[in-house]
Amino acid sequence: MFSNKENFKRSFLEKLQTMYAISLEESSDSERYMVLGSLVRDYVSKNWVKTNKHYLQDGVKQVYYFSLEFLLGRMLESYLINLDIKDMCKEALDELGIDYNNIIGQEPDPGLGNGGLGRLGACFLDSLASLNLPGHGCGIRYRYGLFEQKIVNGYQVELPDNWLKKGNVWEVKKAEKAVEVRFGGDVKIGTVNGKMTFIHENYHSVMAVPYDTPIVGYKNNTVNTLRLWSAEVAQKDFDFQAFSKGDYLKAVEYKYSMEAISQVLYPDDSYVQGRLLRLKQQYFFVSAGIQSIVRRYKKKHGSLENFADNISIHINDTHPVLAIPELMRILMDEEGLGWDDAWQVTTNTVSYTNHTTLSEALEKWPVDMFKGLLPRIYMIVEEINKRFCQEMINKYPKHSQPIDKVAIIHDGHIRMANLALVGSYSVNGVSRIHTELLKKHVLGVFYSIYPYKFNNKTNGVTHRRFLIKANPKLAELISDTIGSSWIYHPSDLIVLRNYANDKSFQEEILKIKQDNKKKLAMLIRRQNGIDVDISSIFDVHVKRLHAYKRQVLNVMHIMDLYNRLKDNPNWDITPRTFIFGAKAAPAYHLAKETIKLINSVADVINNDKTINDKIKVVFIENYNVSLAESIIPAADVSEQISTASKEASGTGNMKFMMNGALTIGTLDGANVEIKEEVGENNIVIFGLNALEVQNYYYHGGYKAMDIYNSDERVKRVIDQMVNGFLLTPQEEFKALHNHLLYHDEYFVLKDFSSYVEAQCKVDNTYKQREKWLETSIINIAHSGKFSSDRTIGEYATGIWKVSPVVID
Ligand code: 26V
Repeated sequence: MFSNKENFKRSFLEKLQTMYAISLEESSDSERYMVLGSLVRDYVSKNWVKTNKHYLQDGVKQVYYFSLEFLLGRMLESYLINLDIKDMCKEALDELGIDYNNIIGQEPDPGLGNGGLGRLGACFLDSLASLNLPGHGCGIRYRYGLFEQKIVNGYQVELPDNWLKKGNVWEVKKAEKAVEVRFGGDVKIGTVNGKMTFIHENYHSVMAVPYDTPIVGYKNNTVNTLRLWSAEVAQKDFDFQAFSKGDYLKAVEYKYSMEAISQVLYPDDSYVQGRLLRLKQQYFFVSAGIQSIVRRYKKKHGSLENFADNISIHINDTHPVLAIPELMRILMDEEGLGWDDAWQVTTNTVSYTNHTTLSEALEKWPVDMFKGLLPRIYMIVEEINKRFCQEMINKYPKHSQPIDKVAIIHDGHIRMANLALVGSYSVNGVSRIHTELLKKHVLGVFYSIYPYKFNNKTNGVTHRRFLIKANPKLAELISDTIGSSWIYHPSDLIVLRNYANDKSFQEEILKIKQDNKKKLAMLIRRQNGIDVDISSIFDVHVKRLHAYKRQVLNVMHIMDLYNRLKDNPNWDITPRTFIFGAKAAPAYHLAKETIKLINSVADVINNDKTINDKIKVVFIENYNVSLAESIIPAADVSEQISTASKEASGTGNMKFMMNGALTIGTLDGANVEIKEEVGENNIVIFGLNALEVQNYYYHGGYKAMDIYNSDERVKRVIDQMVNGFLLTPQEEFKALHNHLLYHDEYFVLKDFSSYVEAQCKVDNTYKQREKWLETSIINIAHSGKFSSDRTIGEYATGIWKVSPVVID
């Protein structure tokens, strides 16, 4: 069907007829999207079957990447690119009189993740498939993804993201592969032939039904699987449990309460609230995933022998850490292994990535809640804890090892990171500085116990989505200039360094950037009704809203710029457009206040004719993967200004550099390594470093008020938040104002002057056009290191020990 245009056109029209019984003229764009989607899915299915067959061969080790979040973004165009049929489809659709971009735009953007952690999972799936590696995703099929954000009168309003409304062409429901997951009840301990048995009774059960999505590798025939689980209670089950006894309402209630498990993604990404439903979600998908892996393994091997040699289970943060006690449970209670053998298998199978050092984001669950929901799992966790603590006492009898720090159960809570460390064979951080901080501080005691478990895997992003798909003109220019080997070997981008000073290449780069800016300007015109000047610097700050990411620092700089422009209307700054995009967790008040602040500042500045449009401020609502793909290629400046030591890695920083933006940032996360790659002249670094920040935390000595009192500009800006300047009620920003003055835990005021200076440097560099373009090209040339292909290559050899399987 995709062999040539004519075949494709014929298949398209036929499918339209079989699916909707209508003619081309009568069909809507949405129907046309569904038709193209199902053609692509049919086309992929052949290689999907073939890939699975190959993977059943002996000696093929499989990796399962467990994650509560996969922030995929739209899939259609990615499939077309990876299958190498995009141009053909585009032309054929054109000949049918169908606008390709309209069709692509019909796809809902599946927002099954919060931010970096979920997007990393999606990039990893793309790299696994593209590197021919047998690696699959395991997660939850949320009925509602991350909320849709509307900005109403400057405030964030959350609406449900009903992404499945029109159905999902990519998924295949595998009803016959459903498994049962059990909650609550009690455990009866007995003995059979001298062996202890654990019988789970009086539990509530829910069926986990898998929906599989194909993950297509780049032009290589590999089709891996993303398996997302949905919680379903079959009619017969709920009839049986209560309805038959006459309590109809209770039966329906039961069905709804169990199905709630896969209804919605939790929208916080940095604050743990210890909600029961979240714990249910975690156990639900982990139990389903492990049961299905074990079942498949037994089907192929007959027994569970050599399990750890053939299976790797990777846990994305601690969210899936119950994989450890769940695998223990299955091995012991269902497969009859003894504790030591089960522990050996488990700890050789599971590996763990830590994604945060923020203490408020380290998961812990109250023992009572945990025990009630997962009685058998709790017994296993208790036993793991008991044995581990005893081992520590035996191993370090003289040193009073701070058991309090490493114990899994402590102070009435179960600490998930501790469980992950004890029960896995590898723990990695996501950038060099992050890993060092884990070793020195956050997990320092564990590092002294298990130094061999610790390793670093600096994050990466898929260049296929964030360069080839998002910026096709740039990708084409690169291939025309240095050949296309970089597509398979992103480190080959380094050859572009030879063109950094090439005038005609620079002009081409500039032209592409201007085109991308023009497109973004049109989007801003459409969505915000604001006209922006494409010759101004597009200065972009897009990511989740969080105090540590310091959107407020950016806003304070904008307010200061405005003040200075008002004082001196002839000030010769390069015009700038400040672009923001960020969702705030619905209960995170300071973050929501920051959104209102950005919009209030925008109102004042954008409506002030006296500054001659020298600065504009735009907040683009509902930032998501699709918007990222439009915004990032149009950026001149990439804002990566977190408080040093707080951002584990960041991945937006990588996407921007890959598209030729100049980073203004702190020495935090992967910025450190970006600086190392491009050199200090091609990135603008400012602010406290991680050590200085740590020192203030340990020894004190910083008072924001001192800066407020000594820096006129700071005082003016801070006062403007509460003195009516922003045309809002004076209490509007009171909490933010107080936070900055009295609890400036993220050193916003401390870093202010250094940031302003850095921004001045950005302005000066932009004025030197050739130097700017050179820097831009150098950033692209060095972005190869930050392809997730490099990262996944390192996971494959360093952690999982899996090798490529070529599908012919
Ligand atoms: C935590 C929680 C806790 C409460 C409920 C919901 C929820 C959801 C997600 C998280 C994870 C927080 C950790 C996280 O997102 N880390 C980010 O991981 C990126 C990929 O490694 C990294 O680039 C970012 O720097 C890091 O903040």
